[in-house]
Amino acid sequence: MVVKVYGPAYASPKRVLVCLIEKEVEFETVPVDLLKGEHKDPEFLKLQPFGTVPVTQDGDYTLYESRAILRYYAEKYKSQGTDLLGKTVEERGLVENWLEVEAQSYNPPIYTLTVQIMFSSKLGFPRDENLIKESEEKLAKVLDIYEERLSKSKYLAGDFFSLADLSHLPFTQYLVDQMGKEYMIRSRKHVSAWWDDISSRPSWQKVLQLYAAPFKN
Ligand SMILES: N[C@@H](CCC(=O)N[C@@H](CS)C(=O)NCC(=O)O)C(=O)O
Repeated sequence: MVVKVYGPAYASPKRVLVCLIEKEVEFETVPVDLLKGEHKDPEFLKLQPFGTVPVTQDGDYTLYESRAILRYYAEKYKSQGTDLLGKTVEERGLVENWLEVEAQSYNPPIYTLTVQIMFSSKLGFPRDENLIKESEEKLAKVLDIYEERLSKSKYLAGDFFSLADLSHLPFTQYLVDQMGKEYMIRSRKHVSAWWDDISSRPSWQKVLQLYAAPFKN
């Protein structure tokens, strides 16, 4: 059964795409145009009642919430492709630890920056410069903690690439490219080396090549 992934142009679905490529799972994509409001169409809301992408469908099995989808496919296909969960319970604990850091501490400020800097004009509201400044400061503090962590291990959960690293790829790519804030990464030696490593993975390069961002800023 080929897995269907809804919304491939956007960042959160790209988490799922890169995971499926790493796991060597076959998939197809279904476009959803957020700028046209297709995520609020009644048919789409039957799949994802909160009206966000991604959604996956595997036969008649439907999931949403990108990190839940990552965990599901990484577990279901544990023995094929890249192991993204760690080999021991302790490694798995650290993967979960840093996946939660991404969700709870890294994503909120970087998501606000994305909406404010990249999407505000497209969605028809003015940029809030105070919110941008505040979000950048919050993100900088999180990156300082990452710098310390990555001075001790090559990747966030240890010396192995995992879901915890992978989950950072789409929004950090926006930060570096479309948002023009690469300095936030480059001013931190270990974060910078980590970013070069994870963003040059063939799986991520393939996602970037196949599924362009919804527009160029
Ligand atoms: N917690 C959700 C958030 C997904 C999310 O924020 N998706 C964005 C695109 S990257 C979206 O659909 N935004 C439309 C909206 O919030 O109305 C997940 O991780 O799947």
